Amino acid sequence: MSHKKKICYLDAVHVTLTDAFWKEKLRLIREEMIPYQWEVLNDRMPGAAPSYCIRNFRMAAKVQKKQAEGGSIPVDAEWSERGFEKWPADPEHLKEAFYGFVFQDSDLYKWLEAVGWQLMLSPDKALEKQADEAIDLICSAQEPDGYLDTYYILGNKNKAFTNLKDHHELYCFGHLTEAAVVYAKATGKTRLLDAAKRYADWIRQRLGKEEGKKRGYPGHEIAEMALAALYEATGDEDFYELGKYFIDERGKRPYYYDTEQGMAPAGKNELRYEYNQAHRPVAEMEEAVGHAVRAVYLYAGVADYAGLSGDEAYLAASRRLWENITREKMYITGGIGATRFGEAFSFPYYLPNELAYSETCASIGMAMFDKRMLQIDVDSRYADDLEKQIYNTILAGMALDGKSFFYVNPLEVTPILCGTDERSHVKPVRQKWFGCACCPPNIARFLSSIETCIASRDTDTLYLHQYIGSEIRSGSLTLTVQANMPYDGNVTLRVTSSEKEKRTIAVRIPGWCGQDYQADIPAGTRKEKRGGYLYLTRSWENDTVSFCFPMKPMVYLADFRVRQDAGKAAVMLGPVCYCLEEADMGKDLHLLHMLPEEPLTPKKENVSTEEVITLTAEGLREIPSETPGQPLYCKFQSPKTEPVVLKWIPYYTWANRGPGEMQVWTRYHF
Ligand code: FUB
Ligand code: ZN
Repeated sequence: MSHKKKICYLDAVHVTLTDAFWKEKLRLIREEMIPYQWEVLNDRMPGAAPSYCIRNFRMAAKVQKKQAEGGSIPVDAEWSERGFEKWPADPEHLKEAFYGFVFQDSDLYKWLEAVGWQLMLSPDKALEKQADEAIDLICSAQEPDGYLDTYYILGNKNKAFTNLKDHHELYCFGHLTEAAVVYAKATGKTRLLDAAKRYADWIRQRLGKEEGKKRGYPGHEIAEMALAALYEATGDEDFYELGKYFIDERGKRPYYYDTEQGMAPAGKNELRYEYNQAHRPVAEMEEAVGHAVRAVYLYAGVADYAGLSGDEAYLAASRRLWENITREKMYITGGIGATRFGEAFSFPYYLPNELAYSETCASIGMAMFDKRMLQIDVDSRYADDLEKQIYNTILAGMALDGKSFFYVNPLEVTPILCGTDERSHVKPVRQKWFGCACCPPNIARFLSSIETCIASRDTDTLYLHQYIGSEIRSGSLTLTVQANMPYDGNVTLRVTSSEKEKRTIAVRIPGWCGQDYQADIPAGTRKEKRGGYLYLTRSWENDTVSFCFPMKPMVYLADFRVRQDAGKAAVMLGPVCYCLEEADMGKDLHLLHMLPEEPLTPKKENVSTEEVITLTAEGLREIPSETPGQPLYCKFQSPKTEPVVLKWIPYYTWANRGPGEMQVWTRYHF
C-alpha cells in the first residue's frame, strides 16, 4: 500500500496506567467481572441466564474428535437454516447440540480479548492458564480445514456461509480475530492467532470477486476492523485485501443478500438492507442508518481502511457519517441507536428518553469509531466524544460491583412501566446476564483496553487525548500525566527527554471547558492551537506543564428539533452527564422543575460504593392535586409548587441503589 493517511498511532506509545479512578475500575474488571463472566460462560452462575457458550465449544470439540476417528459431519435434525437462536426445550437434559444465539461463540472471544488486555496491564499466571485452556478448547473445536463456528459445526457444516446476512459467522470470526491479535500481543502465544489466520484463509478461498467465489460480505460488521488489526499484526496483505473487499463490495447491486436468499433482485431505485448498511456502497453513504452496532462497527472499519489506504472516498464517508451521528442521532449520554425496532438509528433528532434503546455495545462501537477517526484527523471532537462514551453510557453498562449489566440505556425510567409493551426492552436494574449477551463481555474487553485511548504519536508529535493518570513513553520522551478525572480538570504533565531535541506534545483542550482554561507552560515553549489541541514544542528536559480546565457544572439544552427534550434541561460536569434518581428525590420525577440561574453546588459523596461528585440546586416540585374521584383532565389553573433541593448523581451510577425512577432531562422554568 502506498499512500497512508493514518497520521498517528494509538499503539505506538507505551502507557502505564497510574490513574486512581481507572486502576480501581480495572481492578474490579480483573477481580470481579472477568471471573464472574467466566462462571456465566460455563453456565455455573445461579440466577444468570444460561449462556451455553463454552458448552457449545465442548460439543464442537467432541465432533472434531469423532470426525478424526472417521465419523461423519453431524446434522442436527432440529437445526434450522433460518433459525437465529436455539434454546433447549428441556434444560435439564441437554442434547449434543448447539444452544443460544447464532453468535454465542463471540462471547468467549470477547472474554479472551478482555483477558489479553488485562495481561498487558500486569501478568497473572492463573488467569493466563485459564485463558490458555479456553484457547485449547476453541482450537480443538476448529474444523481441520480451518472453519470455526459452533453453530454450524453442531448444526450442519454443509450449510456454512449460506446465510451471511443473518448468521454472524463473519461476526464471530471478527471477534475471534480481535481476541487473537490482542492475546498474541499480550502473551507472545500465537495458538489463537494461528486459528484466526487459518479461518481467515478459509474465508478468503470462498469469498471475493474472483471466479468461483461468493461475493458475500458480513451481515454484522466487525470483520473489517478485525482484518485491519490482523494485517497490522502480521503484515500479511491478504488480510488487508479481504477486509477492504468486504467494504468495497458492500451495498453493490445486485445485492448479495438477494442472491443469497434467492430473492428477486431489488429494483433500480429500491433500497434494501439498510438494517445491515448494505443498501448502497459505503462511499455513497450519507446518513447513519440501520442496526446501530453494525453501523458503527462498519464505520470504524471504514476509518481503518481510510487510514491504511488513504482512500479519499472512504475518508469523506467516515467524516460524514461521524458528523451525522453526533449532530443528529446521539443522546447527551453518548448513547446511539434510539429505537428498539431493529436496535437501530432512527430519524434525525428522534431521541426519546424513556423508550431509548441506546445499546451499550453501540456506544462501545462509537468509541472504536472515535479512536480510529482520531488516528486520521487529530481533531479534539473525536477525543471529546470518546470521553463522553466512556464516562457515560459505557460505564453505565456495568454495575458498580461489576456483576450486572445494562444492555439498553434509557435516559428516563419509571420502573412499573418497564418490560411492558413498547418498553419491553427497558430494564430498571442491571441484569446478571442476557440470552443475547453481547454487551457484558464487550464492556470487559473495551474498558480493559482503556490505556489505548490515552495517547498516540506520529513521527514528531506525541498526542495526549485523554486525561487519565499515566506514564507515557514515546521514543526519547516520557510524559507523566497526573489527573483526577472525571470530576477534576486540574492536570499536571511532567516531561523528561533523554535527547536534546525539539519535540512536540499536543494536548487536547476538552470541549466541555471551551477556551476558558489556564495553563502554566515553561517559558520559551512554542505554542500553537490546531484542531482543538494545543501544540507545545520545545527541547524538553525536565519540565512541568500544568492546566486547569475548569470543570463547572453546566446546564444543557437540546436542539429545538429534539421534541422529547423541549422545555427540559440536563446537567453535566465536565464529560459526566447527570441524572435525578428516586433514591434521592422520591417518586414522580416528572413533577420537578429546575429554576433559571440557580447555582449547582458540587459535593463529594458516595453513591452506593462509588465516591462521586453530586450536584444540587434549588428547584420546585409541583404539588399535584389528588382529590378522590377527580377527572383525568381539568381546566387550566397554575399548579401549586413547593421548593425542593434537586440532587443529581452521575448517570453511570444510576440503578445501584435498587429500582427507582430516573431521569436525565428535567423540566426547566424559563
Ligand atoms: O447481533 C449480535 C449482537 O447482538 C448485536 O451487535 C447486538 O445489537 C445484539 O443484537
Ligand atoms: Zn450489546
